[in-house]
Amino acid sequence: MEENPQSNYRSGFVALIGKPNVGKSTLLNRLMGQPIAGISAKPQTTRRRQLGILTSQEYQIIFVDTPGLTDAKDKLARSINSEVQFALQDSDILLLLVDASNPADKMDEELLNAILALKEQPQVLIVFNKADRLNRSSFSKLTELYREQLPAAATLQISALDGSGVGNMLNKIISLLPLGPQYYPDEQITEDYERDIAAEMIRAVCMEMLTEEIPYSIATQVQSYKERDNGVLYIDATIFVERDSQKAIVIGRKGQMIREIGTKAREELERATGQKVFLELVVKVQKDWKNDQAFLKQIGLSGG
Ligand SMILES: Nc1nc2c(ncn2[C@@H]2O[C@H](COP(=O)(O)OP(=O)(O)OP(=O)(O)O)[C@@H](O)[C@H]2O)c(=O)[nH]1
Ligand SMILES: [Mg+2]
Repeated sequence: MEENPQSNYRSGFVALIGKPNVGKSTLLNRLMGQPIAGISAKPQTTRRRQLGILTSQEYQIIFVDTPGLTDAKDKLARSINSEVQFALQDSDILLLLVDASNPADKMDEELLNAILALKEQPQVLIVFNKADRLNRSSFSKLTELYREQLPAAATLQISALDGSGVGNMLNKIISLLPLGPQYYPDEQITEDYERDIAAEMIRAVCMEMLTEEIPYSIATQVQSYKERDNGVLYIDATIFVERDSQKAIVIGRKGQMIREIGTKAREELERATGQKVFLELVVKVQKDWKNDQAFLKQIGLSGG
């Protein structure tokens, strides 16, 4: 054993699974110590798988952030649900995030059933998130449901928002990691290009600031992402909507809304990159894009 210093190295894929809005992407960003996933207060913010790669001398954990399952029926929804299935089947450990601030609902049961239906039962860690807002009256029933359905799984309480319990959770994950190689180089923290991360962050800001159906009608794409000699990052991005009427709303009266979106997105991008950012946004109509296979592919969603 002594001859091979790599022999004790541990590595594995850890999927973040949970219903929409439970805090998966918030947890990913917390674990990575920097924002790489878009977050918003509205459900269905994440639309595709996103990796967060945490590397040390002893281990490499590849966290896989997933979208929350959806009931919608369009091609986008099919792509979203197949991302979840893929993550369920293809990981060493499942972090099943459960909302501790609310009672269980139909979505909790659907996800439980999806896990129980897997041919090979993975190691599951049940992570009660939003413990900072724990609902005392419904929590014992919630824990009972999960203990009953997944008796072998360990349970933990965390707050992805304030970070409490997250270090403890990480230690637990490390202890469960199988022996394995380092899959990615030390410096790689994700598989996405910076421009794709930027596009997701801009979309999350749109989701946060717009209302009704519009957050779900938005797609974003970064057309150009360039750092100039002056150290400033120049980002040109397009916000796509489904209909003409939505375009007017995203732009707003006298351009008020798009300016606010631009300011907020620029601030988040500056925080994420540590650089000064110059952000240019345009709004375009892409009719019925959620069913447009070619367009879904173009923006990095397979369309399943
Ligand atoms: N109070 C509290 N809020 C949280 C916590 N974790 C996440 N949130 C909030 O929950 C909302 C949703 O967070 P996200 O991280 O986008 O949730 P998600 O599970 O990735 O959602 P989808 O991508 O839509 O599936 C945001 O407003 C977060 O700030 C937590 O521990 N406590
Ligand atoms: Mg998310």
